[in-house]
Amino acid sequence: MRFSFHTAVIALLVALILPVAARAAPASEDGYDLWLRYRPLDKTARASVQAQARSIVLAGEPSPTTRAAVEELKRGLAGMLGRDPAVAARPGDGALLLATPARLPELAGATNALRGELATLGDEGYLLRQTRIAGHNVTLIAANTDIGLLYGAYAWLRDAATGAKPEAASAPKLQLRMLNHWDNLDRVVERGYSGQSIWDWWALPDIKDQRYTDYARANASLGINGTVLNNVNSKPEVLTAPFIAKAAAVADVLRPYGIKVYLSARFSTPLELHETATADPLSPEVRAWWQRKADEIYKVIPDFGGFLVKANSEGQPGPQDYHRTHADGANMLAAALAPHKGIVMWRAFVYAPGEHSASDRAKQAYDEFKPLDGSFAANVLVQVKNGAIDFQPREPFHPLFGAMPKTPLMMEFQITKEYLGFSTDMAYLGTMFEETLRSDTRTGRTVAQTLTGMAGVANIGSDRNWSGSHFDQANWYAYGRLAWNPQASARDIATEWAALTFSPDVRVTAPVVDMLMMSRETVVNYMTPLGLHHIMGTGHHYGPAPWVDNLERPDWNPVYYHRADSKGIGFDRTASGTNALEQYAPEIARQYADPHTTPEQFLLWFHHLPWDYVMPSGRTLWAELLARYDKGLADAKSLQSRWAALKPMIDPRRYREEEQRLARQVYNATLWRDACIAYFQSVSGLALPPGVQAPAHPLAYYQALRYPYAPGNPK
Ligand code: BDP
Repeated sequence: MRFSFHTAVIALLVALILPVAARAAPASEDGYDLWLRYRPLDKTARASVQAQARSIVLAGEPSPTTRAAVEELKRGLAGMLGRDPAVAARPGDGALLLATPARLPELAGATNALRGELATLGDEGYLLRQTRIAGHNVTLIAANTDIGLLYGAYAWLRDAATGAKPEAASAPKLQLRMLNHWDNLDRVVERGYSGQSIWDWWALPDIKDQRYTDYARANASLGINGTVLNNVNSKPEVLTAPFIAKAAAVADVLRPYGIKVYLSARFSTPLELHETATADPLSPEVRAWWQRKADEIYKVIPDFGGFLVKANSEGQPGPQDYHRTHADGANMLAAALAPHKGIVMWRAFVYAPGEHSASDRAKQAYDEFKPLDGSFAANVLVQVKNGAIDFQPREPFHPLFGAMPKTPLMMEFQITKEYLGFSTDMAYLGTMFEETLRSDTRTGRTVAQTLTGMAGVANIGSDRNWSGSHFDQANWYAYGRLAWNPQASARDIATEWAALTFSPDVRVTAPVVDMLMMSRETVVNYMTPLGLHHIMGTGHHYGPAPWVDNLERPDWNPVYYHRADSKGIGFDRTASGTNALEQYAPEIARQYADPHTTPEQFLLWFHHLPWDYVMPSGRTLWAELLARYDKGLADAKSLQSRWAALKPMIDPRRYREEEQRLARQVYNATLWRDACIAYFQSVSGLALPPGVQAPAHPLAYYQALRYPYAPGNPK
């Protein structure tokens, strides 16, 4: 071929365009690696990381936990630097040194400052420092225990991957940082939207999936230190010998990563297994059974964490079946576990037919638990959902926070998005968790300050990307980071996650963080604006169904929650209504008694107001409601276009997977907006103000929609 000017131009263009194209199209990823991707660093970051980790040095003898730490550092460095790192026996200049005072006497004799700091970090904290030890300049990962070293190793890797300086001293603010799996023994996950349960009970204990180890790595990287393997709607079989052996096999995999195994216990287990004649917690026979059962479990799982219990709620058995209290039930189990140092997490999510269901379901937990403050055994924690109803897109904080000063409390968040569009709609929950944790209980503490532990209902399944959607990985991540430090900022966490998950390039992180930060409010607006709640479809909780009014129990019906009629809308929880407000501290009760001083976001949670009530915007309540639905839809479309703009910067597979979900979210937002407007208009009888688009279909169309086989629905 003759070399012409033409070919030269083409060759030049190819030479110029190819590198751009190569940079513009990162290799496809399936999301399995989560935030532990360890992709090659750019030149500057690479030089800095190389200088910090010429070799990896573990002081002293390896343990299963330090082995995991060293393995993770090796894996991370190999990925980020593109070559296998050296592992050395002694520190030299530029070593990445892992040491506890027990492992390295020099550390005990180190500067006062270092020693002093270590002393404040407890059993799980760590510190990262560039310092001089034993005559060498090293990057030090120091802790008081091996598990602290593992957490420190993950923190160092996080800094390396995001370009942060390795300077930190960190200890968890909460003792218990738990995941709750609502996983059934047949691998169906209640409210799960990311495939089957990762726990393959049938194959266990002989076959231990690699996923269990990767699950442990991901959780340890966040500092999660406990996991409840099975659904709160539990089965007696889980406490039989074969299943205890299966749980023990999982515990063996998780142990080096500092994660204890817990089980959900069904209160009537001994009775249902036909081993006792009753499940009455005060019966000696029953107490002896649970004691024997605890002994049996600890024989095979010596560090078993304890039980999580859902009792006398939604048809589950409990102590009230025998006219005993929640404290009687919890304390009986606590007595069986105490000799082994196990704990009971007793859920305050109680809602049963009867007086409360008829008047105000929101009041039941407080009414039943507040009088029991001070009567629980020392190893019982009461686990309280973030709000008094049920994991809604927005709820005011639960009035039990701040109201039980003598009882250790755990926060229960739902990471899986049962009421926020499953794993198809994008909703970053970091902002929601932060909003609740930072709420001031006006008892001298924020919600975060009332907590001893935190539990998150997991969104993890056997989908290749673990969470169904890549964006939902951010919710697992944010939950874990907030469980470690409930005062952390949702925005900082989002930034860190975006950098680790996609790229530390600010052209990626900035727009991704903007999307994350606006996403939950978007969902609130197109589903339940201004304090509306629980107007989702029966059972599946996915689509809109504000019209449902025919279910057997009053508090199963959306009309119970919004109370819309020709005059107005909203649930009156002030003194003129159910007075649920009096469950809050007097300052809050006073402030929220008046709609004008109630935060707009909770307006219809606490007040029933006329449609022409004038909002701070100057619009009527009716017009404001419509405006919120419109904003929700507009913002869903904005999420879609923001993602489209990121296309050149995101790998094709993950780009496409989220692109499809964001398109579905626009469809879902349109459906919610149109169905709710059609319905509320049918009850208010009001015209749509100019500029507000009429719903695409008549109300009957939306009422006829069905969602057969919706995932995660137990019925
Ligand atoms: C509800 C869920 C239901 C759970 C229940 C609970 O719809 O599947 O069993 O919470 O927390 O929101 O016990």
